[in-house]
Amino acid sequence: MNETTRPRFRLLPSIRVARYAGRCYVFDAASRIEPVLDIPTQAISEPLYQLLCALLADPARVWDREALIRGARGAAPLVDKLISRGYLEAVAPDVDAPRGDDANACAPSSSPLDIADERRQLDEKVRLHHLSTPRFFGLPEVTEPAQLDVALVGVPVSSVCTSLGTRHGPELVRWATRAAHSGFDVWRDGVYSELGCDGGPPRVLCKGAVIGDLGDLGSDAATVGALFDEIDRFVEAHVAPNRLRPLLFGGDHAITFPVLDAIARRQAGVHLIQLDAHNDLFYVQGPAYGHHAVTGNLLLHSPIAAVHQLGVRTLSEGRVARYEQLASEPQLADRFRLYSASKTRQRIAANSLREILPRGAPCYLTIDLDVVDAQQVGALATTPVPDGLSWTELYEAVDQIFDAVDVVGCDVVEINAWGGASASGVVTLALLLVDRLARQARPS
Ligand SMILES: [Mn+2]
Repeated sequence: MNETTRPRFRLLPSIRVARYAGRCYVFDAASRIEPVLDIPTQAISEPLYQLLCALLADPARVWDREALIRGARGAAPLVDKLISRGYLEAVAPDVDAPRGDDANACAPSSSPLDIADERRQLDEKVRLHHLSTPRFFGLPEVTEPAQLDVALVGVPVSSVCTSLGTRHGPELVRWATRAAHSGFDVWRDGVYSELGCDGGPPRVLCKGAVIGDLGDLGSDAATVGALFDEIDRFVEAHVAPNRLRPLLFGGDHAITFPVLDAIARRQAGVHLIQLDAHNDLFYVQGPAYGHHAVTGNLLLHSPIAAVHQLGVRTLSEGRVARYEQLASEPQLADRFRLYSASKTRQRIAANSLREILPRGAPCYLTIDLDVVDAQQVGALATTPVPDGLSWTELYEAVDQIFDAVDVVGCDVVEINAWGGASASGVVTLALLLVDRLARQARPS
């Protein structure tokens, strides 16, 4: 075979590699721009990682197969693997010019459009790509739970018709976090943020925090009982033995019951800190599995220590019977403490949330997105309510809570994926929660 006909290859420009939590991975750095033409994030062997590192040292270079095999110290199967997966793409014999990262952009061309050639190129490129499931921050499909600081989990379940959009909440957060940040970059470099800056330099969040996407819970559950069982098995298998601090994305608020109940049955004295526009305590008379009854159910049926509600603002409600019932039981009335949105805001501003929280106690934190003011959260929350916290007050509250108590797990619920609202606030919230949970798991 002569020089001009010998097949030659170059690395797809979006290929990147990373070491993460003891393993090597290949992933697609262009997934933000072209999420459909996607290289799934996957674990690779050390030799393949080394070969890709060598190729990435000169990413635009065009290679023939023999030179690649020499570069791989004779390991032809590795080279052929990269070719067969399309990570090394064949180039035309007359191509030599390096190609930048923006090679896929529509460069103006003086030659007439050759539709047949475009179709052939598309066919060649697209058939070698993959359609992958989005994961939080583009994380790998599998990470060893024992190595994780924080486990990210979706619970795409809604309990009532009004919250149906929350069934796609985890998916929305997966796309939004993946579009905003790569988990590998976050782990290696962190994310700088001016959250809470008070004359000092910005903070670097999440640097060195090993996070993993452990998938969804309850997506196939046909009954509430099956959902409870699945969540209980998850807590038994992952959270309890590894002392994992899970960060769950709902789903509507009803999911907090099985999660916290499973944790509280294994760990004594866990408090609930609830950031919410609604108290979810008194709205329902009698037992019900619904997002408006979650706190009442926990108080009555789960061995939690107490409930601390921040940001509540039921302005006038005629159904007082349930409230009077719960308040008339001294052992129950002692266990719920409500702080209105205005008192919560005052304490956030005065940096005094800690004074009303159980200092140092194990706490589960649940954040209903409607704690954020309706104007700011928009249709991203299932039931937006005016006069709530701003996003930045919410972040400030999260910091003060983590400063005061030991957060053993956390959820963000009522993420309405059907509202069409920006999820950027949730991305920031997720980074802040990951950072704080990881630092509690591994104090420096
Ligand atoms: Mn709620």
